[in-house]
Amino acid sequence: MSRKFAIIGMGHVGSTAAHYIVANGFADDLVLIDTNNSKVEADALDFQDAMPNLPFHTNIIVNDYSSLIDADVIISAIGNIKLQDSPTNDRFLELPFTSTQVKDVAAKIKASGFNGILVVITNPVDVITSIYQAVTGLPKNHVIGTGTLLDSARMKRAVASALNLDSRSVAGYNLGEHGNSQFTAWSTVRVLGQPITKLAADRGLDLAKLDAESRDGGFRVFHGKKYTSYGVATAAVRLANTVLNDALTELPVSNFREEYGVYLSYPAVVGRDGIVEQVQLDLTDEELKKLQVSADYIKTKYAESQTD
Ligand code: PYR
Repeated sequence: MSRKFAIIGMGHVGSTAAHYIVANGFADDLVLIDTNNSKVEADALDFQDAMPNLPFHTNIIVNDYSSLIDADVIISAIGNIKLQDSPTNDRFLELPFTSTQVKDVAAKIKASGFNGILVVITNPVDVITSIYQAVTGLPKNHVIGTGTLLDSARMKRAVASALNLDSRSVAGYNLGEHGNSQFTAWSTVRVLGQPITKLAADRGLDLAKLDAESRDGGFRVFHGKKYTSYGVATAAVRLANTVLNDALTELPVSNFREEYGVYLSYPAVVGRDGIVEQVQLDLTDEELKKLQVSADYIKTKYAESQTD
């Protein structure tokens, strides 16, 4: 069976994801869609120039919404880098632009007859994921935001660096909005076989500082190079492959939680059918309060996006 991915939005993030997919032979067919036709035609040609030196072949299809009908996974990487580089460090600055674009794209995805899994990177990701689900009419568990899969990686990087370890030796989650109301749920974080809370006391780690480092990590990258790309593209492709391979991996992604009435990041088991099981964490009272604050914030912003 042929494996088919699509990327909508071929800026820095979409292009990075596309290269990761092509260079690793993750798909047989890759549909690239962008409003800048000459740019995406050039990307396709550039990929064809890479093909003779790669051990895999990928068919590249350009700007054809009708070919989404049998795609396994679409990755939405639409964004506006001019809006990202703001001193106010707020992903919601992108909402007026991205919500308008996404409503149009979502209607085209629906018209294509697509019935696979939609992975959303586009910011502000929790609200945009809701908009995609509402406009496409896809089942809620088939529309997934990359959410705090990226922030959890940034938390792992910050904790690992403080302990002089590989970041893959750190387990645990950032929860809530992929934005300023997110937080590290320290009760979920374990390193060296121990809860981080115990290790932090033993080794004098400042958890509040590490929490801020993971939350603000994206802005450090934004201000250095005017966009982020590798971290988020890697998270999105990991999520797409988890779906394609029916891997049933527990990931902190933006998924619709009935008890909060919004898309927000909370670990879920991901497989071929999208979100196949929602995890129930034993959070502390303080963490539960923070999650409620984050959910309320996303809900308010989603409601605002519907009146614009
Ligand atoms: C980030 O890198 O944090 C994004 O939101 C893309």
